[in-house]
Amino acid sequence: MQKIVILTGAGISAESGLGTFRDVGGIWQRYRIEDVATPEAFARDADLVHGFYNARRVQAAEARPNAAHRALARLQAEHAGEVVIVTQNVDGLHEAGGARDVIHMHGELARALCAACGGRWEAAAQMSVRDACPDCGACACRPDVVWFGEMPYRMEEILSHLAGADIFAAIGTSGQVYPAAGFAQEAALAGARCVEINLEPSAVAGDFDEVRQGRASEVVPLWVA
Ligand code: BJW
Repeated sequence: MQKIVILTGAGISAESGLGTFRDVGGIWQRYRIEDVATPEAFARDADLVHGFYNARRVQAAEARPNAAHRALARLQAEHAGEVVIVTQNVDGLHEAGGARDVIHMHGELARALCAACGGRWEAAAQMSVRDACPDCGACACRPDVVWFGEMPYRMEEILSHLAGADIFAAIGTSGQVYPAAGFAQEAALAGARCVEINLEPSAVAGDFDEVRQGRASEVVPLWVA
């Protein structure tokens, strides 16, 4: 039994019509990280941050999974218990493509988090600072996503999967955001063969045994075949 750990980033959803962060015309060219993706930004101007995520929630709801999402779901179904999908994406397209038990290390647009009590629930399509938490009643609701300076979700579990990996693949991620950018090194230490699939070599391409360049929708189905 071979254990395959797959990390995905914004590039896998690009062909579903969702913008990446750091490509030309990407999200971080239109918004400043300090304005919308830090806890300090939310404390300063929650309306602005909710507006940013409300718009992205609408886009994500309209997007459809592409051939790369579907190929990974197929791989997972064909190798029951051997394939772990960890995504940095908050769009829900892996599940829409049929994947199961996806680890959402940067949270999910479809979920809300109460900054007062830590309660989590399904987000309304349009969130607002005036929304009350169903658990404690406080109006401290935020998107359940991981901002800069916050601890990504389920790190212990991810590190344990990486420690047992035979194959590690990173798909559509620029390798510029830690801790995810360090996963190839973790997996390599455990003896895994590391494969990168990306439009261009990422910032950490040197950590991989093999780099396959191209569109995720074309390269991923070939890689899993
Ligand atoms: C295609 C394609 C196609 C396009 N086919 N490919 C130094 C100073 C200060 C801070 C730090 C520091 N070093 C490290 C840090 C910490 C910081 C960090 O990494 N900063 C860097 C910028 C330097 N990290 C954090 O703060 C994280 N927390 C943390 O570290 O906690 C402490 C800790 C300690 C010990 C252990 C563990 C933790 C939290 C990071 C949170 C990131 N949050 C965001 C927003 C999430 C919500 C939202 O979506 O709005 O996550 S930022 C954004 O970047 C988002 C993404 O998930 C993340 C990664 O981006 P991704 O997916 O790689 O997208 P792109 O756009 O960068 O790349 C897309 C790639 O696809 C490109 O390469 C294209 O070529 C390719 N592509 N089309 C194939 N069709």
